[in-house]
Amino acid sequence: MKVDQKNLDIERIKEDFIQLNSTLLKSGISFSKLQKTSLGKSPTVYNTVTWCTALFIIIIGLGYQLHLFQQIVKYTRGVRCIIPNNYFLWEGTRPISDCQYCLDVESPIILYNISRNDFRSYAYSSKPIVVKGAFLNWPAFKYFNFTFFKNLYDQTEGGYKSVDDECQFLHFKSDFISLRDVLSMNSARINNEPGTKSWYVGWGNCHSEILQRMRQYYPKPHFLPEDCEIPSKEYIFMGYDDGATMHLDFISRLMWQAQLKGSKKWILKPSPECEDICKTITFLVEPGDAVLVDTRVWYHGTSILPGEFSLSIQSEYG
Ligand SMILES: O=C(O)CCC(=O)C(=O)O
Ligand SMILES: [Fe+2]
Repeated sequence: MKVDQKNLDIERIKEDFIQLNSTLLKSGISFSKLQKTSLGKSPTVYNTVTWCTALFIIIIGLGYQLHLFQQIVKYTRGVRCIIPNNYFLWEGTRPISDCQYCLDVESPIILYNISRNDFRSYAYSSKPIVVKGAFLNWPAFKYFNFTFFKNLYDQTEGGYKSVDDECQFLHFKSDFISLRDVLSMNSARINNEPGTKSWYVGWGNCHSEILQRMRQYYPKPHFLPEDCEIPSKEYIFMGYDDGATMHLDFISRLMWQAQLKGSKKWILKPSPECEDICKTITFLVEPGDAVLVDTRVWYHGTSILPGEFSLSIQSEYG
């Protein structure tokens, strides 16, 4: 019934239009003039404009869909995601916590000289832990620095590309867009000299050759359970001052981090549903320390003590 009514209206408009045309033709207007007036432009121009508009809409539409698709792939691949820009997405999709992880936590658990056996009861806890001086004897403690990573990436085919394509680059507040940018900055900026822009970045290593060469400088942390799994991807964080912006990690396991250079301040904030019963805590980790935080439930941000260069490596375990 509705369709019939619609058809009727269209027929009526057509008839009115034909009527108007013949009245105008009768009054002496030429056909080509009439055509131009009714279309606003000549038919060829009109068709070209229509096609260009259609093409433009198709291209924009495809581009947008491709972007959406890339975002979906990124999230569903389970890539470690730092969330400052996607706070609402993460807040809307993460499970609500029962706040056990932060209840009565006022500072991290501090451990000294802990053996694997003694660490067993802490190994899968969501309470923050610092193991003091755990990595002081790692060769990485001595040899890892900016130049080590620059040489490693410059010399490994596909190293930079692997970070761009799969491993993840985190620029935080700095103006770099890729690891290649970071590792090719001038020496004044590398050293954070006055007059240069301060920087702090992080990136994942999932290139097998790079990972293998890095791992020649450190073993699996001695206190972690023998049977715990460490994925084939490790992160490096380095730079000065502001550190990592407050975020949650979209990962499936716990994490350990080795602070190899500089002293880093961590700020841990409970998730919103626990804010009334748990506290925000801050603590300092020093060179050689291990830090273990459940970064899936604790909002976390870092800053580096003024004038110090911080370098840490980090991995998931579980
Ligand atoms: O070390 C940092 O500055 C940030 C580390 C981080 O976000 C993490 O371990 O998840
Ligand atoms: Fe994180």
